[in-house]
Amino acid sequence: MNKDRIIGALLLLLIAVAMIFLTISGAFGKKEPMVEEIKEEQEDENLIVVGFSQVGSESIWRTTHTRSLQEALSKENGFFLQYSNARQKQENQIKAIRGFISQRVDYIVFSPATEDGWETVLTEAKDAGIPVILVDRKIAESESDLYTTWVGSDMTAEGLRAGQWLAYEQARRGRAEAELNIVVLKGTIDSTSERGRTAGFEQIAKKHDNWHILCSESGDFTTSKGKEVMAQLLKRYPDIDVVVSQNDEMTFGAMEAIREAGLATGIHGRITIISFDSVKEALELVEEGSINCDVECNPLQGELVAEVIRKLERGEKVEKEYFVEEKVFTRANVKDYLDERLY
Ligand code: GYE
Repeated sequence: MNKDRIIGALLLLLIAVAMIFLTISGAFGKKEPMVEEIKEEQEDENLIVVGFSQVGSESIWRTTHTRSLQEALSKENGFFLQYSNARQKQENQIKAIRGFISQRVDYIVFSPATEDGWETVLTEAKDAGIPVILVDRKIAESESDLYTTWVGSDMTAEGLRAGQWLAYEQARRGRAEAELNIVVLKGTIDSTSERGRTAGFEQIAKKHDNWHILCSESGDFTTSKGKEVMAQLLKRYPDIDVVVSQNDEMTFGAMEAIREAGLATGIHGRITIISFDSVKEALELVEEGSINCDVECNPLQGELVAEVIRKLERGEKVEKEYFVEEKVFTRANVKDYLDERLY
């Protein structure tokens, strides 16, 4: 072995040792706090302990919603937040809530995947004396005594706004009487956002005999499913005029399928697109003209949740519902809002 080779081998050995060291120290650095540490923090600082069960991370709307709650319910603001992501599964949410009950958290905050099936676990929370605050989605009306309050959007109003915009737009184009073939991409079936948006839009559609809802199918609030469902619908119905897509992610997928079928949307083609959520990426497409209308759903609910908890802490009475504010975006107004949109 010559001298160069030995030096090379030594160098390689040195790099390998350094990498092992960095990996080990990195892994220790990232370690989750242990139960004991958590307890100490709570006791020391008198923080309000909140267990938050989020439905998943299926959309930009959802990840923004999570961040909004994490920021508002921070240690600096006097909270200790236990966050759990249910990855779209109700059984995971039930497990998380049971965990929060056994830890005796001060409050349970959660966004229910669908509206039904919460009676047992929420009765357990009630019996343990832990107030439950719903965010974004709701549970069945008949079980409203199982939660203290709800913070979110009026989903039926959002559906109504979508229908009202379409009626207005048809009239503006002088096409109020024209036959209109509509398909609806629904979100997660039986979630409050799906039920409300569907009901609101149908209320307006019913008033127009010339509007035909050809098909309503779920794309589960995801881009991949939205694309898959849209591709099938395009094969089944060659003459679609309007796509009502219940969130921006499904809209992105649907638009891909439409493009791949050689068709154009918005002001560039025959298919009118109505979307929901209004994340920045979608608003850019509104400005560019390929989405006609985006009905806003406001995910910034953290501050309101923190405020409600503070009220409860002071023993004040709270409302049963708190609504966030929302708009409708079209090419006519979107420019004024694009810069300030952070998500
Ligand atoms: O529109 C969608 C999501 O429930 C309002 O859930 C929420 C919906 C939102 O993931 O993007």
